Formats: sequence, structure tokens, C-alpha cells
Amino acid sequence: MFEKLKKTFSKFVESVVSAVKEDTLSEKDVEGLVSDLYIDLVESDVAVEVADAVVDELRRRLVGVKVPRFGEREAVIKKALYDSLLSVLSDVPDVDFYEESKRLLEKTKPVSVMFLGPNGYGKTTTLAKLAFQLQEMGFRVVAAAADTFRAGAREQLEEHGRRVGFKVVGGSYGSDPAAVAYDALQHAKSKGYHFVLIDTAGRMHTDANLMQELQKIQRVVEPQYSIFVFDAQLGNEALEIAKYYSKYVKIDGMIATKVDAYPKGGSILTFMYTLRRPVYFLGVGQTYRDLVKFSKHDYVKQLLA
Ligand SMILES: Nc1nc2c(ncn2[C@@H]2O[C@H](COP(=O)(O)OP(=O)(O)O)[C@@H](O)[C@H]2O)c(=O)[nH]1
Ligand SMILES: [Mg+2]
Repeated sequence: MFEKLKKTFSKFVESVVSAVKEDTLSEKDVEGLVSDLYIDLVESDVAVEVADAVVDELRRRLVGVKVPRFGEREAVIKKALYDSLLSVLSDVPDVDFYEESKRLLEKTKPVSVMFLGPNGYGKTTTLAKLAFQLQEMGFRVVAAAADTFRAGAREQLEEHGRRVGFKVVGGSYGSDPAAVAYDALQHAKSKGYHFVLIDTAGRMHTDANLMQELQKIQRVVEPQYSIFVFDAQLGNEALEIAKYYSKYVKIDGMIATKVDAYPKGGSILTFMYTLRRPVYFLGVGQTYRDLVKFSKHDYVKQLLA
């Protein structure tokens, strides 16, 4: 995963190592090195504001730093990179979705999770993957077919339900999505389910009706998690849409999908930095097991490994 971004960083480390002539790096040395990095970052889908922030942090950490002549050079540079990336992401909480949900379940049952995002980004597939994993952990899960706009959306969810073994509530075509979500919540309460997973519609996001619909679901269900699902490959386009959504609806965190087909890796950094929200999981393939937990610490470590 993230091959391109990894290469960007390893190339940077190498270039710094070979640039050090004295024991320290001068401002001039650092300037040339970080400006190359900047370009590589932007080419890996890191948004310019984020690349700026990373480079600023690095400059601060590298100018004048003592670099040993032999041996530990690489480690010193890597440490500066690691600290810079984490510092850029310092406002982003790292949330373990499973652990936090378990804590929530002690007080609130069911925990409801609403999936948001445009068509084709992977909401329904991700919902089914999460249902699969929660059930494997022993939780009981019901899904709400609150995408009542797209013909066939309910059937698609029901097909996942059959394969994974979860129940789907409601959603005849054209019915009120908030009513569907509310019914699913009531059903879950009365039958003792742990989780309600709410699928939603994702037509043209600038559609004012859609935003009202989503707001209404959030009003009547008060989901513990409203998760924006984004296609990692669509970087900046997805980010603009997410920013638009966030003006109208609550977004607690994100899930990046199609990461298996996304060697650049930078949009994930960009999303966290811009929305200041955690990424709970990555979608890394087409099977139900292809949803992996995400943490910013692991991400940064992996990028520099
Ligand atoms: N390779 C890959 N494909 C995915 C992933 N997540 C979703 N997809 C595919 O993306 C397409 C759209 O997914 P869907 O769940 O219907 O999107 P929705 O319109 O947001 O509900 C489907 O063909 C999925 O199989 C992923 O993590 N990796
Ligand atoms: Mg869908």
C-alpha cells in the first residue's frame, strides 16, 4: 500500500543523507531538499496546504540539526520526518472504532452508524464489510436500507445481507429515508441488536434535497457515528465533496475505499489534515475481510518503513 508516497519519503531521506557534508544541515541545503519533496508530495495527491505544512515542519526540524557523520544519519532524518508528519496531524484524533464502540455499548444500545458519500464511493460495500466483521466479533447487526432513491439499492443491500447473514430493514423505493432509519433503530432496540448500520443515498451532492434528507436522518436517529466514505483514488474531487457535506451534516470520521488500487496514498493524509477527523478503516479489496483498521500512527510508520 501507498507505494508512491513511501518512495517519495525514502527518496527524500536518501537525498538528505547524501547532501550532508558538514555535521549540520544549513538552511540552504534544507531548502533545496524540501522543495523537491514538496513536488513529489503534491504528485502523490497530498494537497498543497498539507504539503506546505509538512515542509514547514521539516524545515524547522532539519535546519541546524546535528547529523552524525557515520551510521545514524538515516535514523535522524527519519525521526524528523516522523515527527513532522505527526505534528501536522496533531489535531486528528486516533479512534479505534471497535474499542470505542464497545465503550459506547455499555451505555447505549444499539450503536448506530450512518454511511455518507456520493454514489460509487463504496458505502454499501463498506457497510457489508463492517457488518461482517462486527458479526464475527459476536455482535448482532441490522442494516437500514435508507437509500430509497436509487432503484435497486435495497436489493443490493439485501444481497449482501443474505451472504453475510444480517437483516435489512425497509426502504421501498421512494419512501422517506429518515423513516426507514428510524424503523431500523426501533427494531434494533426492541430486538436487542448491538449495531444499526444505515446505508444512504448519494446522488449529486449539490442536490439540496439530499442534504435535507441526510440532516433529517441525523435528527431522528442521532447516530453515534456518521462516516463519510471516500474513494481514495479520487483525492481532491472527493475532498471538495466532503467539505460540502460537512457544511450540512455531521461527519465524525471517514473510511477510505479502494486503497488496494491506490499506490499514491496521499489523499488519506489530505483528508485527515483538512477535515480534522479520524479515518477508522481502509477498504482494501472486494471481499468482506478487506476492511482494515486504520490509525494515523501506523500510517506514518508504514510510510517511513
Ligand atoms: N477494489 C475495491 N473496490 C471497492 C472497494 N470498496 C468498494 N469497492 C467497489 O466500488 C463499487 C461501488 O461500491 P458501492 O458499495 O456500490 O458504492 P456506493 O454507491 O457508495 O454504495 C463496487 O463495485 C465495489 O465493489 C475497495 O475497498 N476496493
Ligand atoms: Mg450504495
